[in-house]
Amino acid sequence: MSLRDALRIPATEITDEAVYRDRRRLIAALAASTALALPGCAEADPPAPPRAPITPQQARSGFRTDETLTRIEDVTSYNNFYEFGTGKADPSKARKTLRTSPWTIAVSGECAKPGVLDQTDLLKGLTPEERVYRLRCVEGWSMVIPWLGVPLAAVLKRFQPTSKAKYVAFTTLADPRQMPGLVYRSIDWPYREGLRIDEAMHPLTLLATGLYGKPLPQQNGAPLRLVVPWKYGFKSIKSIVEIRFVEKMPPTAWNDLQPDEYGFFSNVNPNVDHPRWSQKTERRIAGTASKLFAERIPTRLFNGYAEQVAGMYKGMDLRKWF
Ligand SMILES: Nc1nc2c(c(=O)[nH]1)N[C@H]1C(S)=C(S)[C@@H](COP(=O)(O)O)O[C@H]1N2
Ligand SMILES: [Mo]
Repeated sequence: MSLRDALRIPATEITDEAVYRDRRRLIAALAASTALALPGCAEADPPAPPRAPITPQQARSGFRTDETLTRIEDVTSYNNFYEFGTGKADPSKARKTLRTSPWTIAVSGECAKPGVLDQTDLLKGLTPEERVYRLRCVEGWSMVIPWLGVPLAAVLKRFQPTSKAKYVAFTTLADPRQMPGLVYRSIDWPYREGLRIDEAMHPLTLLATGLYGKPLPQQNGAPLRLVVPWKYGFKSIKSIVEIRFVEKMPPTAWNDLQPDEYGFFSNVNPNVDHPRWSQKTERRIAGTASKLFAERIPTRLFNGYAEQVAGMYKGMDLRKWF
């Protein structure tokens, strides 16, 4: 498109909601539509850092995808973290009150070596690796995020779970002085999640410590959060303070709230609709500066990780165990 054409675009067309909300987007959109670089303009997107090509092994394991990354601006400003409020912009606006260091995690239950550890001791000797995962929220949007983290299995094994450890339960911090959203009873705090032990030990399950090569921002669940890429986003619990090995399926926050809408497993499944909306498609937060949402794309069984995880659910009726 020529500059002259670009200037003829009516304002109503370029100031759609996403652009209107974010001045950076408007400027970047104009730059893109006029194919003009904005030299020295601090508002333009910085060039993407070069990324190592994906090895066949990484692709086979599901550890990385070459899909377009969601921009860091969107990953860190469009969030669900109800402890900071229910609006998507609330967590990034209110994040500063969350103190992420020092941070201790209490590990207990069916294991030989329970303990209360500082985050640095919990991760000692483990080097965070990059994983580029799709994240599919149950609400029908998705992102592609380059996480940093360690396999959850590597951390859990240190506590030597016993044969009675059939499930792992996780709890988020619930401190009203640090989390302004706790005054609203949107959820029966603290936020709790759980995994079956084989899911917790699966190589795709990540204990994330960062994203885009940097420490995790508070709004994304600093200092430590789960990332379980084949399950709806709410299973990926943020700002974890407690891990328990348990024998029975543990209660979880969203399941407690609406058991017919949010199952314990919550594997991404386009064939099982949410009672109030279809799960067949999703809107990818796509990595373009001009528009927050791209066109709808089909949602994939297990969020595209069926090859890696379907075996864990063999013989299970995924409609019953949604
Ligand atoms: N403690 C806690 N963890 C949480 C949530 C939350 O509200 N509180 N929201 C969940 C939901 S619904 C999603 S989609 C993801 C969003 O993660 P992101 O903001 O890093 O993209 O976090 C999940 N983990
Ligand atoms: Mo979500």
